This record gives sequence, structure tokens and C-alpha cells, in this order.
Amino acid sequence: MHKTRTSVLTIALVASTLAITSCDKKSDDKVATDSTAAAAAPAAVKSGTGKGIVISIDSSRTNVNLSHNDIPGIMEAMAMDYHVEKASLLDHVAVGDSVNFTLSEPQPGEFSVTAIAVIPKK
Ligand SMILES: [Cu+2]
Repeated sequence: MHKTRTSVLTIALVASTLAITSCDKKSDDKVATDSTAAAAAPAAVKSGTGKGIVISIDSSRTNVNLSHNDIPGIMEAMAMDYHVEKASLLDHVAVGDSVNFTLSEPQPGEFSVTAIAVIPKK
């Protein structure tokens, strides 16, 4: 479940249609997390790096829609909206940019972009 999706402003029509390809099927491979171990010690926050294209940025600058490659262990290749940890992360990011980014999963199924950098155009 992605609570960010509900707050999407459909700036680009394309973004909304792409975002519907959700990561719901991702739950299949990650459902069997060890809840007993998680209760005993705080699990390390999962994170990984990805490469993608900025499809849209919402007006509050708290969500970015990225069409990205597979991020092993976190998210398969798709386009979807991600919460951005700090609005300032998007200061130098624009729609259409190719980006490298870090995606964290602090809670299962809850995702946050914690770093994002534009890949310079050649
Ligand atoms: Cu997803």
C-alpha cells in the first residue's frame, strides 16, 4: 500500500496512467518477513539506488513520480509516486530529468526518496 498515491495531483495525465501500474504485486515476494525478529530489534532501514526519469512533481514538492528501473529488494521497475524526504531535495530537479536516486523503505510498503541527483545531459 502506498499512501502517497492518494495525494497525487495529476499534473501530467501520463503520470496518472503510469502510476496505476502499482507495485501491489511486490507484496508477493516480501510478505514472509520475520515479524518476531522485527519485534526484537529495530530492523535496519532498507534502501537502494535507482535510475529513472522524473514524470511529475506535485505542487507541494512532497511527491515525485519516477519511472525507474528495478531497485533490487525494494521496488521493481515501474512508474509511481514517491514521497520525498525533504522538499529541498527537488530544488534542482525538473520534470523530464534523468536522475539517480536513493529509495528507502522505513516501514514495509512505505517508501521515501532520500537522495536524488540529476544525471547531466550529454
Ligand atoms: Cu511501486
